[in-house]
Amino acid sequence: MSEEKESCCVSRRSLLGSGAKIATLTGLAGLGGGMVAGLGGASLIGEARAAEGSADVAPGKIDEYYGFWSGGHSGEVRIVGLPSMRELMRIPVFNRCSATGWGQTNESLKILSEGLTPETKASLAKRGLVTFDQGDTHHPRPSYTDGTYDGRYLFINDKSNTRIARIRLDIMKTDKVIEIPNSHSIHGLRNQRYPKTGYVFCCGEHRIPVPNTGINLTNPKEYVSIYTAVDGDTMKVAWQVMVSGNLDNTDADYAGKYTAATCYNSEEGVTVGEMTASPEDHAVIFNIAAIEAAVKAGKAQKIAGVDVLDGRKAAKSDFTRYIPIPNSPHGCNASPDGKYVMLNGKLSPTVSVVEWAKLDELFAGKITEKQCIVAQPEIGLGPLHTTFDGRGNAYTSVFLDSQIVKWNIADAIKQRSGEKVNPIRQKIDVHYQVGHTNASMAETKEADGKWLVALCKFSKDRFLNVGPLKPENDQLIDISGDQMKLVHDGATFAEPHDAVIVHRSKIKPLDVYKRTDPLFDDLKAMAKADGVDLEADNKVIRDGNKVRVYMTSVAPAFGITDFTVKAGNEVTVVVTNLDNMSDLAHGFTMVGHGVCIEIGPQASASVTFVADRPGVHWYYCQWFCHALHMEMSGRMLVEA
Ligand code: K7E
Ligand code: CUA
Repeated sequence: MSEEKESCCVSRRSLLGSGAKIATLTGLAGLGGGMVAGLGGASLIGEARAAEGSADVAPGKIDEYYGFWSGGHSGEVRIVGLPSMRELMRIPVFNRCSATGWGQTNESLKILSEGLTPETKASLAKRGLVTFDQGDTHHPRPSYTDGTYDGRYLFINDKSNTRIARIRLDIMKTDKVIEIPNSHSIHGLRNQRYPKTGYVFCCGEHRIPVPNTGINLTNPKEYVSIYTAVDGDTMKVAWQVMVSGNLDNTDADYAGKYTAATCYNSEEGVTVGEMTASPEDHAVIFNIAAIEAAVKAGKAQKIAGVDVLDGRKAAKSDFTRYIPIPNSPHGCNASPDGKYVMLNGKLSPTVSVVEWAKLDELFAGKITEKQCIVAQPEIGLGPLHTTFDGRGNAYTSVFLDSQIVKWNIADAIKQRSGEKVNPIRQKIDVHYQVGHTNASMAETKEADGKWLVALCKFSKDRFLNVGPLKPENDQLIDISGDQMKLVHDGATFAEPHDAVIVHRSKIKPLDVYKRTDPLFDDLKAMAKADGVDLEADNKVIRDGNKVRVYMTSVAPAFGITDFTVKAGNEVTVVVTNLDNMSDLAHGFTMVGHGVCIEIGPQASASVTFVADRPGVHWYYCQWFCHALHMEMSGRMLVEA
């Protein structure tokens, strides 16, 4: 069967030859959808890719873009090279990572626990835990300066435990995690673009009583959802605003004045029927300067130590406005020309285009909310998210139709004002049920319109059958020409809601750690108190029931090849990797103790465990580092 398919491909290749014909066929195959056409399409797409070579990155060649992929409910972030769509790295964030010891090293546990609320810490402590070991990530977003990426940070939400995390892009590691108080399930996340990030805006999706301490349990009318601005530099909550409806997605303008957030469930119900009863929901507009002024003027209440303003509909605040949008809007996407924000209909086939410049007049009371909507093109069934090419076109993912729809913004505005123009440029089938879509640099003023990814929720027949749980299908589309071309299928694991594509010139990661990195400050202080020089000494410090083992590592040996403890001792092993060379990571694994950590070149890392099993326990380096890597080991001797 598979041989037959192979030869079929070969004959097609020799038959067609020219790239143009193949591209046409690829488009046709895409139109079919469904199982049979889906299979046919897959092999043709492979041909197109080989023929055009545009998405191919040859061995040894380097991709032009970093893709930062949400890892969905795996709780991590993945780095994907574009256009090759090769997965380059995983960054553990909210998850426990077996390979790197994230969630096990003392350093990561501190990051994962220190930003939790006192209530959460107490609740976890009752279960013998210091943090959660899972998360549900949706929206990875890099930090900005003046409307484009500045390469400092990447922020991401955890919907499941109401947290956000910050990743340092110089080392591609998580450096801060905080829980957002008063809020419930952070979904939408976007960064301030101008003058810089600045604020990280977070949508608390589900409505709860505030404070959520057992009051108003059965009175949903008293529940609220909360919009939070976090200071991205300090990772402290700056302010919060209570809003009406369930906050979904958000985005910021390019002027530092406004943000918008889509809301479903303006009905404020608690069942699907109640939540979708009304044909109209809304987008909330937040006036940043007015919010800051209200906080300054003392108009906020302090709840859990945070300034919380009432921006609900009934409060008629001077810092929020409610723009009516049809039927449960979902995606919220600012265009790279700095002029518009697209509010995607979900249950309505339309995208509502709001012009940022109109909001000054709206807040001044000169125009109505509806007058801020300058276009409302019909896109297809289930528009979820919109991205841009920087040439005046928008690309909207349409979930029910399984398509990406390219449309022209200027024409959509003309159509709204009565001109007979069709803003739709092209519809391309994707496989299948697409959620987010994003194009290269599309969320910056430097949108370059080269590549677009369509993150499809279902892959069905597109890949080898791997059992009842199928991968998602992240498809790559070439948008550089007049017509979109599907060029690659990429299987991914549960479940990248969203991804951003960043030109490689924006990010400058290090090859080796700097010993001056504040990451190592705690270990340096601990070592100093023990009279140990982290970078030179190999010493065992005994402190009552506690034993601290400081060792260096230089391929292929640990600085300590055996140490002795008493059964029941609490052992802290600190390893400092003295190798000063790109790609020379070591590891420390203690057999039979569930311990396995990464120590990057020039890094220090530590892990604490109880040695309660008398006997000989080998530790070894699990990161292949040298021809004598297997020999890089030592013994922990545990006395009865
Ligand atoms: Cu549309 Cu969480 Cu951005 Cu999923 S979200 S698709
Ligand atoms: Cu060090 Cu392997």
